[in-house]
Amino acid sequence: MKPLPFSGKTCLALSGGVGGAKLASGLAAILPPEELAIACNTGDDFEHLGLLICPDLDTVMYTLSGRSNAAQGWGLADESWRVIGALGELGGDTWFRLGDLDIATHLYRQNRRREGATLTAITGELCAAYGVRHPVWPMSDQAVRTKVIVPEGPLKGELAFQHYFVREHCEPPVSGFRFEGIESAAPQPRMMELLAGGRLGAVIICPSNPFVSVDPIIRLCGLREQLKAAQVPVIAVSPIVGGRAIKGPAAKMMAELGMPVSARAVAAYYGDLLDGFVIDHADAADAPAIASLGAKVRVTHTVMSGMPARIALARDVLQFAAELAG
Ligand code: FO1
Repeated sequence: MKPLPFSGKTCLALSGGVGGAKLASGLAAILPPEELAIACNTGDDFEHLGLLICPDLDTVMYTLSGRSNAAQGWGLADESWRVIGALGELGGDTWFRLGDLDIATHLYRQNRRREGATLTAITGELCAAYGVRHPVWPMSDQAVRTKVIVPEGPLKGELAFQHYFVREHCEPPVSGFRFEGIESAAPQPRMMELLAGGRLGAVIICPSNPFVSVDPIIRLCGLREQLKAAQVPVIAVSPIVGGRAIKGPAAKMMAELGMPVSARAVAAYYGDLLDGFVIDHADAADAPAIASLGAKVRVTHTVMSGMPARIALARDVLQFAAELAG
C-alpha cells in the first residue's frame, strides 16, 4: 500500500448528510486528528421542541464515534424511543424522530447554548465526550437555515429544510433554495485560518447533496473565493452514481431544477471550483466529457458499502489529490 500523502498537512473535508459522514469516517480512519478537519453544513439545523437540532454535525460525530445507527445513517445505534412515544401520548410533535439517547445530545447542546457557548465549542465538547478526536466544525457559529422553495401546490412558498426532508418526505417539487442568514454568517474561523495558512493539504467535498449540503458551506461569505485562492487541490466526489443518488433527494432535486441527473451535471454545477472530480465506475463513459469541463477525473468505486469501502475511497481521493498537487 502506497504511503499516505500530505503528512504534516491538514486536509479539509466539507460534509453534509449521510454520504458526507461516510467519507469523513473513511478519511478519519486513515488520517490522524492533526491531518484532517471536517466542516459540516448547518443549514439543516432547526429549533424543534425547544432544542437546537444539528443533524449534519451529529451524523458526522456519531459516525466517527462508531455509535451511529448504520442502517439509518443518522441517529444512534441501540436507540430507544420512549420519550418521543410518551410525547406522542401527550399530543406533542413526533414527526421528527428523536431517540432517547439522541435527546441527551440535544439537551446538552441546548443547555450550553443557554450558557452562551458557541456551536463550535459545544461541538468540541460533545465530540470529546463521544470519543471523536478529529476536529468537527460547524460551517459557521451563526445560524444559516436552508429554505426549500416550493413553486406550486398546497405547500407553495418556502419550507424549512426538515419540514421538506422529513415531515413532507421530500415530496414537494422544488424550484430553488434560500439560505437564510448566510449574508451575515461568518465562515468557521478555524476553517478560514486553515484555508489561509500553509498547513492545508487538500480540500475534499464529500459526496453530499450539492444544493442543500455543500452550497450552504461554499456560499458562505468569501469561502468560494478562498477555496479557489488556496494553492491546493479541491476535489469533489460525485453524489450521483449511474444517474441516481445513493441516498437522499439530490437526484430528484436535479430533475426538478431542470438539470440532467448525472455525475457530469454535478461537475458542471461545481464549475471552476474543482481541480478534481471523482466518479464511480458506473459513470466511466462520462469521464472524457467531464474532463472537458476542466477538472481532472478519477474513476473508482465510490459506493461506500461498509468501512473497508469508505477507507478505500478515502485513500483514492487522497492519492488523487497528491497527484494533482504534484
Ligand atoms: N431523518 C428522517 O428521515 N426522519 C427522522 O425522523 C429524522 C430524525 C433525525 C433526528 C436527529 C438527527 O440528527 C437526524 C434526523 N434525521 C431524520 C436525519 C436528518 O433529517 C438528515 O440526516 C439531514 O438533515 C439530511 O442531511
